Amino acid sequence: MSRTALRICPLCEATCGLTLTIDDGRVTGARGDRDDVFSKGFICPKGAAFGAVDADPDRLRTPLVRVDGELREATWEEAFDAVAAGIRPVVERHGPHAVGIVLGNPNVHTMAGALYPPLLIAGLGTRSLFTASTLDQMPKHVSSGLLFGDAGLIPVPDLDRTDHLLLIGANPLESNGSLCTAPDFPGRLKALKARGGTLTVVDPRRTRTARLADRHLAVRPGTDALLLAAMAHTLFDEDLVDLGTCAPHVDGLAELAAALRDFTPEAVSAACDVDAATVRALARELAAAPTAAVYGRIGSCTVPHGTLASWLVDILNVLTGNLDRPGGALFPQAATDRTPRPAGPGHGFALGRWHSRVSRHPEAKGELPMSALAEEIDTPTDEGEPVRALIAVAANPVLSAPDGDRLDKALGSLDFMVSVDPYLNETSRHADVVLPPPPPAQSPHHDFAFNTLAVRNQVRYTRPAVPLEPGRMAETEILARLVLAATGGHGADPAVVDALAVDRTLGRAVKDPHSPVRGRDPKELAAHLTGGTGPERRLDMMLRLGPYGDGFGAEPDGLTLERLLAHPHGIDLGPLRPRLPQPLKTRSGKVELLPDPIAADLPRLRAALDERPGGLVLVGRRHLRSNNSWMHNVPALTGGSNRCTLHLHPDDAARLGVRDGQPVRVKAAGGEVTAPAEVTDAVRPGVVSLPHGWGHDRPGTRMRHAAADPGVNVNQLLDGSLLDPLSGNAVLNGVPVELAPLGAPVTGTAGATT
Ligand SMILES: Nc1nc2c(c(=O)[nH]1)N[C@H]1C(S)=C(S)[C@@H](COP(=O)(O)OP(=O)(O)OC[C@H]3O[C@@H](n4cnc5c(=O)[nH]c(N)nc54)[C@H](O)[C@@H]3O)O[C@H]1N2
Ligand SMILES: Nc1nc2c(c(=O)[nH]1)N[C@H]1C(S)=C(S)[C@@H](COP(=O)(O)OP(=O)(O)OC[C@H]3O[C@@H](n4cnc5c(=O)[nH]c(N)nc54)[C@H](O)[C@@H]3O)O[C@H]1N2
Ligand code: SF4
Ligand SMILES: [Mo]
Repeated sequence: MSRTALRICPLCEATCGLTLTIDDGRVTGARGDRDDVFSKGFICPKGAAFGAVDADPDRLRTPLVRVDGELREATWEEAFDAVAAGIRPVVERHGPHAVGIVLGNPNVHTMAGALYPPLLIAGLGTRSLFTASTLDQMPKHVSSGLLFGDAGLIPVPDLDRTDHLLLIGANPLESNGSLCTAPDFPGRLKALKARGGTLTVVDPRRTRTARLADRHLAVRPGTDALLLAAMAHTLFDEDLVDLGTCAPHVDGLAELAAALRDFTPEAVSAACDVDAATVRALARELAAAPTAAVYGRIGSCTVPHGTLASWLVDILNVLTGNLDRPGGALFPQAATDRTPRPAGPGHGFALGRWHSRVSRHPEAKGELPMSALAEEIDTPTDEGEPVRALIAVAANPVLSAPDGDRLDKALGSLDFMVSVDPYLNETSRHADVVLPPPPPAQSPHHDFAFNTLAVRNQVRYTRPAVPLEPGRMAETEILARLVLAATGGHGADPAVVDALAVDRTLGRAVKDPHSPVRGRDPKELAAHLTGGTGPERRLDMMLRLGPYGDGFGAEPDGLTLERLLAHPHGIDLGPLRPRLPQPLKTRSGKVELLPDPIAADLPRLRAALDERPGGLVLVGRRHLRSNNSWMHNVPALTGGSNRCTLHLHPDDAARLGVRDGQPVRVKAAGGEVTAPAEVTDAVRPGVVSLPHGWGHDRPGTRMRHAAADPGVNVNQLLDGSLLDPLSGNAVLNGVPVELAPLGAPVTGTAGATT
């Protein structure tokens, strides 16, 4: 029998509503849900392949436990027994920091990943926390923490109303957007142009997004912070600063102007390879637009000055009066945000409260750099314990993080490792226990993370589209049991984990003078919660305590889970609205324009004014039909232009004697890989590009389709030593490389002949 079911797509940050066709419990089709309040029917090729992603025959069906060196199918009970037996002795003998936690990207795409890892981290008390954030957006968290006092408070470009969008190092036509949740990002860009707005794209590659732009600037990789600093300089220099409604809420304007004095358009021009007149024009256009938004993504974060570039993105929004105004960059207000408190000074944001053991990297947001994971395992020091046991949830750092070969060896040396992962892949093959979550059609979905980054306030929830297959365990239950097994509660009812979370949250809420439930009895409140499962009751609690909530009766028309379930296509909560100063949590209660750690990092940027990299540099790229390291196993999404090739400019190809299709050796500090050349003028001269997430040729994995066309691991070129010092974010773009056609000597010096 055929039926349909709704499912929010978890495959990228756009969070489109899908209508799935289900035949005999299997997803046989997916189309965009035209009634979805946010995505209105949009779907991309990945969403359309939801059924194939869901039904991939290589997905693990049962837990695996290592016996006599080999991973064997096991029962859930055996698997959790093995987890408890593997982790507890390490904690007891070596302390909690000897247990590392690695959280990968898909955690922000599951309810389980939002609700349980915080309990795991707190329950274990480990400081050895590594996540995909330090391969991605940590610079943005740090700049938001410093500017606004809250690392989670990230302004989002008001795509649907802005008159001018300046995109830095982002390619939403392939990625569908990031730190800016917008179903049909491409359509929204076209609508911007159709209403007379302008789009400027800064990217060393002429991407599909760049081809839509009114102006495309092929900047030299890694130099955006200089470019943006010179734009800010120009705004001061030409008296174009107009803070607008932000004026009463900012602090440090004069100090900021002084700090940027050296960054003139002329001074940055050679390093950025952008002429001074263009820098000035960019600044003037931004100031002259009725409304404008500056937005930076991967290309602005995964570079040596990632935090400074991220900070400057918002500095430009502030200086042009565009922060917190419609058409500019605003702070979303999600339905599960905490009850807003009145404006006033907060605790501020601290960096470096502790340091990594080996290279003494400062923590940021409670995390250590993913680039340091291998050394934290394989390098003993006089002080502190190496990581001896690892809990990896939805993470594939062997392919995603620098120097996969070293990490591969390090993982193999651990006393114990558990992976929560649907696949036996480059990372999970090292685990002693693999706990496979069910395919996405069998999981409920709510976007805790992405609703705080969405271009429109809205709330949606979808229950599992098909029931759990026999033998499957919900990922929420897997993680609840993992929390128990790792923290000494092995064998207890996993429902106690949710009950504990509810007790804690309600216990705090009733003591909060600004909460709608202040003074009430937490037990009485808990008894009001609805929902069929622990995670649903937690969602109900968060909705009811949140900014649109019913406050457990205080606002009878407010949101509850029941009300949300009555709106299967979601509830629209309106366009983004100005919120300042309420969400600020800096010590001053203002937007602190020149925080000390930023000021202290500016000399490093000043030194970059004189850098003139002569050789080739590497940047990444994404493909619409791919997603990081785990979607190369779906035949419907592979092939065609979705290949692991080395893009290089015809001039560089000619100079190096490389022909299209020829294998090329690429060499850098961390190692060497060989990939076929794809000669294209879509990259600027001096820049080559390889996508990440490839290299599926390691033994002991079970991803048969991916292994047939494995590609190479670009991150093998990195040795993990290049970081943005403030955030600990890996430098993945603008990395110096040398290359040569196979069989020829390797060289990377521009202008050299071979
Ligand atoms: N050179 C280079 N490297 C990069 C990047 C780059 O641009 N260039 N990008 C970086 C970025 S932005 C990121 S976010 C990281 C991503 O890095 P990772 O998070 O390590 O990688 P992913 O491939 O997203 O997926 C991680 C794992 O999640 C598993 N998984 C998929 N779905 C689920 C699920 O529902 N539940 C569970 N438990 N597991 C699931 C997959 O099988 C996979 O093993 O890579 C980074 N690495
Ligand atoms: N199809 C698909 N969608 C995805 C993903 C995927 O793997 N595939 N991954 C998801 C994830 S985890 C994330 S974080 C997002 C990322 O979302 P985006 O940031 O939009 O994705 P990218 O395609 O990596 O775009 C980064 C761009 O920066 C450019 N760039 C590189 N170096 C520099 C530089 O120094 N300066 C400037 N100005 N530009 C530079 C690159 O050429 C590239 O075009 O995408 C998400 N969506
Ligand atoms: S754009 Fe993203 S969320 Fe929408 S269908 Fe495609 S993969 Fe799914
Ligand atoms: Mo990411």
